[in-house]
Amino acid sequence: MSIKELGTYAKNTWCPGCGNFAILNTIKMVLDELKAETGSLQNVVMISGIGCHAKIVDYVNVNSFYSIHGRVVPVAEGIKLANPGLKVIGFAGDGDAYGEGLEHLLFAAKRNIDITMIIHNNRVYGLTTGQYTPTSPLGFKGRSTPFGTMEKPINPLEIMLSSGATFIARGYSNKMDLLKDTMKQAIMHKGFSVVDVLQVCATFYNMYDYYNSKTYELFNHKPDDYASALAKIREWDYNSDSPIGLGVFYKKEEPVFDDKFRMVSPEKPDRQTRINELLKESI
Ligand SMILES: Cc1ncc(C[n+]2csc(CCOP(=O)(O)OP(=O)(O)O)c2C)c(N)n1
Ligand code: SF4
Repeated sequence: MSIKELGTYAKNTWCPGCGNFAILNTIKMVLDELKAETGSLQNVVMISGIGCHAKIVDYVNVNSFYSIHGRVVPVAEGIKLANPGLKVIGFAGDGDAYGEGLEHLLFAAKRNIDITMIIHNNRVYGLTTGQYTPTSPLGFKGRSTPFGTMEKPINPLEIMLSSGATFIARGYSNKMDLLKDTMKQAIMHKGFSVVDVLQVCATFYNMYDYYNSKTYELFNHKPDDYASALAKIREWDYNSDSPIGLGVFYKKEEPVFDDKFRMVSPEKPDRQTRINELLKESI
């Protein structure tokens, strides 16, 4: 399979200039490398939510599941627990992950379940045409806040760190080489990994110029040190005018939930025997 063969027949409906294109092309490059290294993409599953970002699963020719708004994480967790041999990669918008689905994200991080979440963080609801999200800056003017939001944004990376995520990173849709390296590291990490991708919505919140001038690749940073990670994560709070670090902020090896879950789960009863027993009981 080549990168071309990873495409599908589905017509792409994203706006010209949308950062989702970079994320799509990046995941294809990562999958292409995984195919070359492992020989198959049979064990890869992509899951998405609802929103512009979610169409990504329509455009990549691997096993996929289109879930509902805010529910990418529980679907991904269910798939991983049902078949631990799978590489499970969830794609969610910032409204999806940090609004509707935040609680699921916290618990997945707390459990250290071995899934990857790629968050397309355009800091706006794209599909529903420009409402503010949990990471829109204070004063953001959109469809639902014509006079500007009166709330400060959350820092999702800080929330992920305090919830127990063992791999926390940030990418930017206009820095694809770094994004590819970061996404691949996240996917290869054993444990809960999250990559917040600053994904520019060209139509409702065009931040290319700003991010181009503010983003930099982390250097001399110790991702295995919690205090250093927290300090770096706090450098930009999604509201201030500070430099915006890109790359891996935190990385730690810890036992994963799926292994622990299997250790305490009783042996699966033979399905047919159980069906026969139930039939006998009900006749
Ligand atoms: C529970 C629920 N609430 C609201 C909606 C309506 N809705 C569909 S897409 C969307 C916004 C998606 O925004 P985001 O997750 O940031 O993704 P983007 O479109 O920006 O990629 C909303 C509010 C929905 N489908 N389900
Ligand atoms: S509305 Fe924004 S996020 Fe949605 S496709 Fe257009 S540019 Fe991309």
